[in-house]
Amino acid sequence: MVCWDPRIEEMPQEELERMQYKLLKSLVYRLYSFSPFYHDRMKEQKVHPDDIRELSDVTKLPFMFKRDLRDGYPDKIFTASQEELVRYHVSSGTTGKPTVVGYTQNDIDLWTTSLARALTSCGLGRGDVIQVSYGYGLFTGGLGLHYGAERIGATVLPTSVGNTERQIELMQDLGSTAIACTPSYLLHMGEVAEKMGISIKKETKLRTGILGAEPWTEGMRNRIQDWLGIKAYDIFGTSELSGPMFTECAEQKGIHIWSDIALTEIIDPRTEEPVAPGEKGELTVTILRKEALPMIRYRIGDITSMDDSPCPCGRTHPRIQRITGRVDDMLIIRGINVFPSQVEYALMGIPEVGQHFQIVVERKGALDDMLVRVELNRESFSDKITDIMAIRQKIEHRLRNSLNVMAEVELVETGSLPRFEGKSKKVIDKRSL
Ligand code: DLL
Repeated sequence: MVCWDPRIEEMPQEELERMQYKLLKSLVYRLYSFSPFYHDRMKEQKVHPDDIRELSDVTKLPFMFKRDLRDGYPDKIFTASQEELVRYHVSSGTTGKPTVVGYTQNDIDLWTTSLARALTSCGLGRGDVIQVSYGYGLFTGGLGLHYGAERIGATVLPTSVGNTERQIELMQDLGSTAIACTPSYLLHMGEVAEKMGISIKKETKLRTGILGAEPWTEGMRNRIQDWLGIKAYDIFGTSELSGPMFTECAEQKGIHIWSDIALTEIIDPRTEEPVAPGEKGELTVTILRKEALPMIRYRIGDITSMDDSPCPCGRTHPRIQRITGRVDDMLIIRGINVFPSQVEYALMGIPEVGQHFQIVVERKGALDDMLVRVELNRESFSDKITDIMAIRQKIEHRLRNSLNVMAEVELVETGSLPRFEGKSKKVIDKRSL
């Protein structure tokens, strides 16, 4: 196993937990003493730093939500002055005010270290050419990956998003061995390359994908890997925690969360109690070392489960399983909970189905109707109406079985659904328009 920092990455769990406790304790003291926002929060919760006597006492601390950042717009809850900041990132979100994240130099270094470990664990290093096709700018994807890739001594090709044909030419000419972008953008790139008569699998050096910023399924991973001839790794992060920070290792069995940086809890969003390892719940993270915008028990809203079994790679840091959706992504269709990732999971198991789909939900009378628009593979398209009807029925049947709700399926022409350069939008919920 090649590690960026074996001393930390292979540290026995008990030692890691001791380190987490020390970091938590000093974070809580610092915030209680110097930050009016955290001080008031802890007082409201009737908790004092002296009450944090062991790691599990983290549960005594108050939660934080995205609305705390919105209410504190732009920098009311920062714990560093503007002079100490070296960067801002801003996330627009779909509702309400944007959220602003400020970084001190140490915050940037911590973020970069986290990614250096992560990219090394995906097998990247000196000699690799990493094409960063996440957006550069206010979004954290581009600059985050850029700094991480430079730190491990790789060569960065900072293409950002868009201008896809040129990206593919550069990929060939400069020999990109890895690409970092959303899974949706990589799918789009693969299609554009084919239209240009280029096979990414056979005519480029691309071997690794660092894909994330949106939910994607195991079925989608398999398709991307087979089609493009790469190993595709899941990368996770949110702007509030810094940006992209954590990836899978070569085992591709969950995302390692560096314990010396983040303390992870998975809770039941309704009872707010911790769930057992392996059980799904809401990801809640305390960042143990951030200076400008510390986050304590931040309710990210993503649904996942914890895997604390030893990873064959030898890293001792726990893993979270693939994010299956967000607490607020859940569609309730005729009283049944449906996550877009369940639809993707069902569709990816059907060989005739292509890579792209869209879910449209609307209310007809008193009832919710779900329509799933599906692109077929080019080879599966047939002039015979009976063949098409049979495929449609097969898809409807599969969706009904796995979602427990009826969905109407509309087969649409290959290439007709929208393609995305950043995060994709797979759901149109007309009930909320
Ligand atoms: O998306 C940071 C990022 C950039 C992550 C590049 C990975 C790669 P935000 O725009 O703040 O930050 O969005 C964070 O995106 O709470 C999840 O809902 C979703 N998300 C991010 N990565 C994944 C993933 C960036 N691997 C929100 N799987 C998070 C599923 C993901 N969802």
